[in-house]
Amino acid sequence: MIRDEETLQALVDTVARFVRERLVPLEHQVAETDQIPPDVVQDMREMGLFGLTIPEAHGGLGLTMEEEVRVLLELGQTSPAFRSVIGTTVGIGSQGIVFDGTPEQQAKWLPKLASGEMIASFALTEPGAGSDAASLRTTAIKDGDHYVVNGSKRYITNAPQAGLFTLMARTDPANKGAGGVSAFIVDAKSPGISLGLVDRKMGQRGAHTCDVIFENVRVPAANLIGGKEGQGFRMAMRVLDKGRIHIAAICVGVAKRLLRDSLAYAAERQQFGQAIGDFQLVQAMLADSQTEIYAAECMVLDAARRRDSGRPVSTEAACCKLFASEMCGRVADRAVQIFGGAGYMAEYGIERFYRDVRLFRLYEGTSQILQLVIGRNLMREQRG
Ligand code: COS
Repeated sequence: MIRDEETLQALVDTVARFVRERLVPLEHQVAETDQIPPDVVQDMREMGLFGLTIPEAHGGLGLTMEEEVRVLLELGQTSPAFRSVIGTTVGIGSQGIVFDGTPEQQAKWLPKLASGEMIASFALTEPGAGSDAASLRTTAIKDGDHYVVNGSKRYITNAPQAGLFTLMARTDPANKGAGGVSAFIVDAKSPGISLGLVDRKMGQRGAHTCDVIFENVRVPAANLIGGKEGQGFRMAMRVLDKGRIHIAAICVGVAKRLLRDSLAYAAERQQFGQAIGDFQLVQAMLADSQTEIYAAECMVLDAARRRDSGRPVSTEAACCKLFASEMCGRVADRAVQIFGGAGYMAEYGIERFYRDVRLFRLYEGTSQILQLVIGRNLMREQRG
């Protein structure tokens, strides 16, 4: 759903210009230094990017899913590390509070997130609980008007910068399944929280992940999201449904960028006395990439509209992320192929994208988990 096309288009154009003029020239530097320059983060704050999905009443732009997707299709057209600066605050780190937070929780935390004063991270994954998220072992045991949290979270994006964690922990140790899990807002400065070393990753340098260790961390009971125990896993799944559409839109954006770079190179690079793009075997690769990008873009926009209309999107979100992330991997692979030897060399940046996009098939649900979600939903519908 688009509320006002003109206002949205102005935002989309601003983001597109920011990507082209400000971010693309910094891609190499960010990969070399593993840091996003602080003035870029400040520009993002001023553009309101941290508040894209936070309701207007709490200082954000309150974009609908379709509007968010339109922005992400532009923001995706550069190194994914730039998206990551705002990604967890706009996405999985904040949306549990937006969906289920009490009015007091929303009023206390959302304005700080919307302004970019505070970064939110989503703490679900653990050393022993990745795809099988419901088996998480971190505990939050009630003690008067607090919960005492113990456990470890793994590969938590933006944890080194986070001001708050949306934490999933087991409040009912006797219930080993999803129903024993609750969600909390945890102030990252709480005593007892420590961070592991920043992980060394295959790609996406500039985006940081690390372990987060909770040792007898006292979290006020007022920070139990929604004020009700046992709702945390279902909330996390709803957050991930939305997050999967978000990631799929980013995949389409990155793939568009890679196709654009491939086309420019194919038009310019001469072999056998002509531009390589005039060879049909190269055109076949370009055509396959264009076809798949178009399909993924249509899927993402459709799923976003479906979500905006209030219909369930668990299946569609999984389909979008499965197809768009796998598509993005194929487009990146073809880009390396079209660039040939240059595609393998660091200075052209194509090999960097090839490594960066590998993560899309893993986080917020591996391709195999998404297949499982789609298959199970289909069978459930079939059986009624
Ligand atoms: N929306 C709302 N509720 C949902 C839901 C969704 N999309 N998906 C599951 N639930 C609910 C179920 O309805 C069930 O509720 P009831 O107990 O009331 O019936 C509960 O959550 C447990 O669901 P389920 O039985 O399907 O859980 P499983 O442990 O079998 O599996 C999967 C769930 C594998 C789908 C889940 O663990 C998953 O998505 N794993 C991947 C996690 C992930 O993406 N990690 C990335 C971390 S963030 S980078």
